[in-house]
Amino acid sequence: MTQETLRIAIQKSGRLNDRSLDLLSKCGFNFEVRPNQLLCRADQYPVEILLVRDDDIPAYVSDGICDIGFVGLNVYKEVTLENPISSDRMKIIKKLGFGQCHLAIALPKGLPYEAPESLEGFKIATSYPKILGEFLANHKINAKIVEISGSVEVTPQVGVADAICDLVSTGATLASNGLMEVETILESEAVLIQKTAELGNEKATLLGRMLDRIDGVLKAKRSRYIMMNAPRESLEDICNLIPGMEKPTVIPLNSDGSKVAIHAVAPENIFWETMEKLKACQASSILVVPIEKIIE
Ligand code: PRT
Ligand code: ZN
Repeated sequence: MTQETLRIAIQKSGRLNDRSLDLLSKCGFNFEVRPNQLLCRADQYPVEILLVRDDDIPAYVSDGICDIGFVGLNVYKEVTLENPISSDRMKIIKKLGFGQCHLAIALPKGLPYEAPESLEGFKIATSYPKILGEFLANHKINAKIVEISGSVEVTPQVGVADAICDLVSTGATLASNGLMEVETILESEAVLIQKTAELGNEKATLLGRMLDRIDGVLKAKRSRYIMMNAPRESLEDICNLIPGMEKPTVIPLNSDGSKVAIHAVAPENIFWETMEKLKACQASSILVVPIEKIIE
């Protein structure tokens, strides 16, 4: 019997390509992609990636060509609003913790804005006409949507539109084009989508393993391993300083056990302020290190 191969759609090139491959690699799925290669099989697993434009990923998954896909929530939402039938054929199964951005409406600096009603009668340029259309309809605003596929931020300067609706991450593009953000209409990040059609046992088992590994990588990314020496009498104060710190390992450092080494996983990054407070509790030799993988 031939082995079933789990096929994943990921962006061929662009902002999500490296991060998608990196996450798969951290999960143990490594791909040696040659230039211009569109389909590539993993080293050790029956898993392959199809490298395509991000806008096409939802269709590859909803049509069943790929089993799962890594795509921005913004793209997924736009496609499913445009083609509601496709939303029955695929679903979001996990947020992937990268590609964070938000879809925002921005106006030329100096234009008055108080509320969405200020947009009445405006021409707004965007690559996301369905998401913007839904926002305008929810607020009962009559505005003209000008659909543009790229460089949306220059449209007010050249007279194509009065305002724009585009993705923002640092805000530098808006600032350098004399625009100010006035409304966020969608918070986005990369998500893992899956076709709703049956996967079959082998693929389902493989996907289950992949999802557990992704959880392990995402949890590890947030967590830190912390080590320090301290008087045993400070142990309770130290544990209170790091909320959620899981059962620390406490190792006596001297014969009467009054001084101990404390090792623990902290669920979040440890900031300098916390390190300083630990020091004030007489902790010393405090080490905070990143964690690569966690399995529970
Ligand atoms: O060729 P293909 O169609 O596959 O790629 P693309 O050019 O359509 O997409 P790409 O690679 O630019 O983005 C892929 C995905 O990355 C998007 O769908 C989002 O989910 C996510 N993402 C995260 C972003 C940004 N951040 C982002 N800042 N996508 C685009 N931008 C653009 C934005 O459109 C604007 O032009 O970056 C500019 C703003 O950035 P800041 O940092 O100046 O605010
Ligand atoms: Zn695209």
